[in-house]
Amino acid sequence: MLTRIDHIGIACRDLDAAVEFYRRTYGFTDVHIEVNEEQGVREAMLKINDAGDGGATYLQLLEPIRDDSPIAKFLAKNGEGVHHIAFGTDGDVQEEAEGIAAKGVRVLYDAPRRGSMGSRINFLHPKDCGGVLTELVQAVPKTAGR
Ligand code: MC0
Repeated sequence: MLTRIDHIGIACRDLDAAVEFYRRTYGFTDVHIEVNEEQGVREAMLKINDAGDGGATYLQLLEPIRDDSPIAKFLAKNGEGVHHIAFGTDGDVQEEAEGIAAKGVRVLYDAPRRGSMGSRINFLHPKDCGGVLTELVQAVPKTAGR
């Protein structure tokens, strides 16, 4: 079951400047930064609140590390701004994706890939979701560090 907003993904050109903006403007100071080579991004997860299912809700700031990455392509076309939304599931993300695919929505990966902080992720095609790139996230249980 989808139980929360896991994160909102925001494309930016300068990750450090974006992190500083959210710290200075809103006081979001719980920040985790990592590089995801496969996705072609350096990203920051800014925790907003914990959620009742053991997960949490974040803002995700995404800076491209390659010109051919989805974020670089998005920035070239749209400039900085909201790139995707992500729902958190309390169960297996692949089962969730298959249930959604059965409703006629294209799932982008045959099998889950690695997301922030060791999560398992998949994406739904924006053209099947009202123009919104949508991600599904199975978080690592909190006791394991997320
Ligand atoms: C592209 N489109 C979007 C969009 N990206 N619409 C809404 N939101 C977006 N973010 C639209 C384009 O405007 C275009 O529409 C059409 O989709 C095809 O886009 P394209 O630019 O030609 O690009 P494609 O087809 O090569 O790729 C689009 C696709 C790709 C969504 C399949 O970006 C993708 O595989 N995304 C999933 C992975 C990802 O985004 N990774 C970065 C975040 P028109 O009407 O012009 O034809 S990594 C992440 O988020 C992590 C690590 C995590 O959460 O843990």
